[in-house]
Amino acid sequence: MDKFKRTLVTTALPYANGPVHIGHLAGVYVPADIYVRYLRLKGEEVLFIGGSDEHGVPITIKARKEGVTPQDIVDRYHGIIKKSFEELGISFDIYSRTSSKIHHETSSDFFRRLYEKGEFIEKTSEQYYDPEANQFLADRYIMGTCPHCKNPNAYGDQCEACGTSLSPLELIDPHSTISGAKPILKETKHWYLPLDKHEEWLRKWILEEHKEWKTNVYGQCKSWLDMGLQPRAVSRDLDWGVPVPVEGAEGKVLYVWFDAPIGYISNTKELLPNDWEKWWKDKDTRMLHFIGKDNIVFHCIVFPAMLKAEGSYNLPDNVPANEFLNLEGDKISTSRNWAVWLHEYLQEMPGKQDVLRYVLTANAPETKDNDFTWKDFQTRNNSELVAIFGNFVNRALVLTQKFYGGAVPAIGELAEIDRQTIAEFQKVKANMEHNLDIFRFRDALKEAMELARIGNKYLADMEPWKLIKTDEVRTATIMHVALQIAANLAIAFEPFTPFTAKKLRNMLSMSEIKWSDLGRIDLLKEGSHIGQVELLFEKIEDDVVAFQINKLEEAKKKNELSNYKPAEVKANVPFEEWEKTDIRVGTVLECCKVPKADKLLQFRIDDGMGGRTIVSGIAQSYPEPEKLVGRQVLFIANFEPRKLRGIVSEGMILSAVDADGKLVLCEPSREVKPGCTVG
Ligand code: B3M
Ligand code: ZN
Repeated sequence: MDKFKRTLVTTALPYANGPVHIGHLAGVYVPADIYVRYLRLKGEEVLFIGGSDEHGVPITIKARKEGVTPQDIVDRYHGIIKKSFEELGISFDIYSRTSSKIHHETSSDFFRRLYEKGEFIEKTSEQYYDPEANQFLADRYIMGTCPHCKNPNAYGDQCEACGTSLSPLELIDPHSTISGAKPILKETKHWYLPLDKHEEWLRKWILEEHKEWKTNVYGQCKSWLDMGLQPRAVSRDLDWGVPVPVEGAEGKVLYVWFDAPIGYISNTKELLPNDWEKWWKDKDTRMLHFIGKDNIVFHCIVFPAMLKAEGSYNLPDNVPANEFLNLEGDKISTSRNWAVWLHEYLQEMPGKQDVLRYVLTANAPETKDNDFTWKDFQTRNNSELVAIFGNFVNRALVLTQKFYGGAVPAIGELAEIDRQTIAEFQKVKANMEHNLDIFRFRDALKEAMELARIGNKYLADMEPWKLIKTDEVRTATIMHVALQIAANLAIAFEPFTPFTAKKLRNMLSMSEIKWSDLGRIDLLKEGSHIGQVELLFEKIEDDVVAFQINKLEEAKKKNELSNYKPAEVKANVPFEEWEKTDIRVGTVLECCKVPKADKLLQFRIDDGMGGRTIVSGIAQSYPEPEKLVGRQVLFIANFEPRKLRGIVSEGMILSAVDADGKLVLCEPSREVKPGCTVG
């Protein structure tokens, strides 16, 4: 850091085609915010840039589906995303958007400059074109049959059934999702960034000069470089985005991955119209990109190549990308609605921003993919935040109110145990710094928590609530030390749980805090008054967690229903064989559960022939069997009788198996005479 004067921190611009979820937060926004808050506490000059990525094909598809304009879509989600980040305390200096005028100008100028410098190559290729809609088709706008698994609904870029990446040319029977027409191949011209020409300096810059990058980042870059870089198209045939600013490019826009990273520049310009260049061009500014692992190639290879080609910009100093966060053992997915959405969390768990920030940091996917579970969320809240951090602070403050009317007591002579405790907690600062400086936020948080643990243990061992009766002087010293630890916590936790840190600061009447004060034992002056004591955290009960788990299960069910594929049809049966089956209609006379068998119901059926008993395994789908009385059912009348739980079952009742596995009784569409045949 020493050779730099200031730090520019950027975070990946989330696509404004949906809200953000915990995966985005754990991977990018929470760690970036921790880092920025840490630098600010240290008094460093730092700028924190964010914004929405409002271009790209998925946004146009969503708009088309809903019958609105792409602008409507991005207006909606930009609003939701921006507000939810603010509420979570992600402390951007600016959060803007790529549909802004300044961004269109900035990215257009950037392209033109590269164009004029001859940094692109032009190439003509054949691409699918919709002859009815009169437009070229982005890969996602083409559907057809997957050549690998024969799924008839594969997209031009991927088959979601078997997961294979495809090119639209591989699809069998392709059709346009805009008009349904069969696409034709047509020539089109595009501009390409010749990454192959940049390979040599990129190799040196990353593989030799940035060995300190996180191993997951370095490894991915190395494998891209080892495969050899190819020219990449930076324009698309699309009507949503930044128009390509050269003649003969009508109907073409900049590829979303070309304009999006320039969004970092546009947003800096928007915030600091007269001063933005020092953040991008001064050699003593260092730039960090916080991103998820799927964005590594764009931030470590493509964007640096663009910046280098332009010539006047700095390259990133580090790209601390994270791996992915899974949810309850499954990959987070927007389309399957398998996610915890930030805006919903904020609504359903008011005032619990810091709990989420804490859990996502404690469990951050820094070196490998990790799993978020609601049970773990509850445990970390109840046994770490409440039981350690909250409990210690509450004890220290409540006792101060009780013993000293809220005034910080005088410190007397220190005993050996006090010295040991102080020495121990003074180590925390260096340990935290070490981890924060190399983007290891989980370990840094552990250290902060260690401070609370030290405090908790100190009070538990010293038992000032007992000692006050026999030794007031000693008690005062202990309480003084405990209060200093609490004040240290307000500093140590500010980057991680800023709402709680602020609450604690207010309770301790601390006006200003600085990172350099961490470890001091004179943060609170003798005699100064603490304010009203509030709980920092509250226990999360089982029903709160059950509600969230249930919500996820509902989403899963809904998704299974919408993706239902019927089972394979069994081998053909000759008519003579089929004819042997005798299906009849019957009316339910009685129906009850079979004792000690949670799946079975016992029916008494009016079969028009004196009645019969049938046992059927549908109890879980019909929890109130008595309600079935009077309904008509279909049953196989010549099914060989068999004994189930000691009851002779004389037939089999027919039911449909729905996508979620629920059984649904089949009945004639109007009442018929019991005993009627079905065929
Ligand atoms: N919008 C992709 C993503 O959200 C993209 C990031 C742009 S950063 C310049 O994963
Ligand atoms: Zn497939």
